[in-house]
Amino acid sequence: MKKHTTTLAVSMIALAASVTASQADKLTFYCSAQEDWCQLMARSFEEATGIDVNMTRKSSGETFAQIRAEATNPKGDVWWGGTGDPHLQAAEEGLTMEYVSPMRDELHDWAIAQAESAGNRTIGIYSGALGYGYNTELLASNNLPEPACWEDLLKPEYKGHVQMANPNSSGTAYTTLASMVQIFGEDEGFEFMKGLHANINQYTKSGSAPIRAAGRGENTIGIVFMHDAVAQAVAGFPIQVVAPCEGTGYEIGSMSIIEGARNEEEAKKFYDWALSADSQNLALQVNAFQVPSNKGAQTSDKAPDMSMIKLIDYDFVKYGSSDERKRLLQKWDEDVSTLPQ
Ligand code: S7P
Repeated sequence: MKKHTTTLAVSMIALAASVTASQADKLTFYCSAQEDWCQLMARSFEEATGIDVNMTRKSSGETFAQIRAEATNPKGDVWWGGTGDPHLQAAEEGLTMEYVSPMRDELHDWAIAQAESAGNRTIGIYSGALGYGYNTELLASNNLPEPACWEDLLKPEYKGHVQMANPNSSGTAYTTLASMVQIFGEDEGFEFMKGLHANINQYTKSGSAPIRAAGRGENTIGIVFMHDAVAQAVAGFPIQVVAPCEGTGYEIGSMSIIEGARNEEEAKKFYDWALSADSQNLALQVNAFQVPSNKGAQTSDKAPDMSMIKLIDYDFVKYGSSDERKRLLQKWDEDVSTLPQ
């Protein structure tokens, strides 16, 4: 009897240890970059560390909304990728935790500035400029002129030919809205969005969907990050990439650890690993043409050359603040999205 009791106790301890080990060796990873890059990051981190990764890919605004909805019972550990504005909003709302990585010295100043403006609750992992791309064959077959500026997209002949994402779900589209407000001023920026609305054939959920549709010949012009348009051209589709003549906004794609993460140590391991040059170089395997934040990582020679693009001085602090992001989205919902087309 005593022997059985001892055996049972030993088995229970072993079971508890294995449960603890398996609980400790996993990571719930929310990803807002392109799907194939998210998959590659998840599998590569598993291979490098033996930690099991459960990855979910959603657009930036959607992931932000999910993290906020789960705030009292967090399910995610780390949020990697997606535009910086919702990461900054999450930081301000205390949804993400402070962490200063030992890898920080390897990063460009713009990536560190993103962290400093958010009390170290987020950090820059890549950057990329906003623009648009068009399907050259569809443009020609519809006898449409080649657009070169933002204002060109308001021309009546483009009616039904322009696609962008919904700024509530998509970081790309929120960057578009915030960029127009910064380029033209708030009143003119909203007039621009209203004029654009008249030409929009569909607001998609995902930011890069409009240019993927253009690549497939299902849409003519897609407002996206220029690197997403380059990816379609490199894949062999007839896509011309445009850096709009008035100048344009850009993103600092970001990463944050979720406040109350169940697997905080694993989240920190992922965070440090994801800032290394080697893991940032994985982007090259999946035609992700953003500019990496690690100074030692490689930027593809096909990536849009940021130094040749007329970039505005995008105010990340203002447009990533909770009040401003909510205000602009509400104004877009009420004043733009409800207009007839
Ligand atoms: O496709 C890559 C990319 O453009 O997607 C991210 C984007 O925010 C996620 O998609 P949504 O626009 O749907 O939120 C960018 O950070 C990234 O460069």
